[in-house]
Amino acid sequence: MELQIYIDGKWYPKSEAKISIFDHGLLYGDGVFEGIRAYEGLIFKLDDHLKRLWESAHTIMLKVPMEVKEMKAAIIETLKRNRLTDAYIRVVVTRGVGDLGLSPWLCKKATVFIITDKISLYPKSFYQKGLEIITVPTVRNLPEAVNPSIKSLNYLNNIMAKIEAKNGGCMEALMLNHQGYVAECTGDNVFMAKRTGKGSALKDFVLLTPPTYLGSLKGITRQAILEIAEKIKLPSEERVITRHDLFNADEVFLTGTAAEVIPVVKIDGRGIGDGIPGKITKLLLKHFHELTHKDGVCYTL
Ligand code: PXG
Repeated sequence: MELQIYIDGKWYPKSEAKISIFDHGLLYGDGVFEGIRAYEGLIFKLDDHLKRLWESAHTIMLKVPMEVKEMKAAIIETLKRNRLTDAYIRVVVTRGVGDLGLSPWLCKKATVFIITDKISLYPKSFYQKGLEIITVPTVRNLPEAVNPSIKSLNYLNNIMAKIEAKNGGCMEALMLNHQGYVAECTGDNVFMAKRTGKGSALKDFVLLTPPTYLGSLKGITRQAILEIAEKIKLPSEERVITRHDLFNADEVFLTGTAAEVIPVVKIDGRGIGDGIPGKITKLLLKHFHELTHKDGVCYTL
């Protein structure tokens, strides 16, 4: 059976799921989105994702043309129609169809579509061996220009960075903000762990991630990792981070809905820690896995 896609209250087979070329989401990247995951019939952090979607929409003065509970029902119905228990869920709200011209008021009503599909997981080797990343010349959008906290359909900033990483022979890019501080990667937040004490217990380390006001998305995986750290008594802090700090960290990893927790073992040619995925990264990934299979909005097919 063909994949069923939700568009504005109806479901269409993938080959017939189409939106207008006059949709401002396409013409101007005017819209917002979320990438969510379901694990064995549990939708992970659905409320947090929808809250972020509504907040992104509010900031760009886009009215989501439905209630949160209707959106939840539409997501679950789309999962059911596709008989998916483990899924990637993409929710998109665009400014809608309008005449040519930037003005959002040319669009009468927002377009909503929901794609649910099988997740294409990162290769296992990334988790076993770790990633090599590279700092790219394109700096992260200035919060005073397009705030990276808005999960908008304008991803050119990140796409440029992705291209530059590939040109430099890496899969992922480290993006700095305009002041040269570490911001995030193209679709993931960045963390580092540094030993502070003499021992090797969790209390002898600190987990650091840049504050989001420096220019990153308020990642939901990022938040979950900070909460796990608190629970397992691993000291953690939001702190300004430089490339020098990352180069000299004991461990570095990335977090995101798709990647979950992925170790980084080399940055700009410098090996990180022992050059292999570290124990804190592995421990946090284990706890994160447990959380994704325990917590969430439950549905049955
Ligand atoms: N930074 C950026 C720029 C992102 O786009 C994250 C960090 C991680 O946030 P979450 O909330 O996922 O922990 C993201 C997330 C996709 C896709 O299909 C993109 C994301 C998430 C899921 C799917 O491109 N970006």
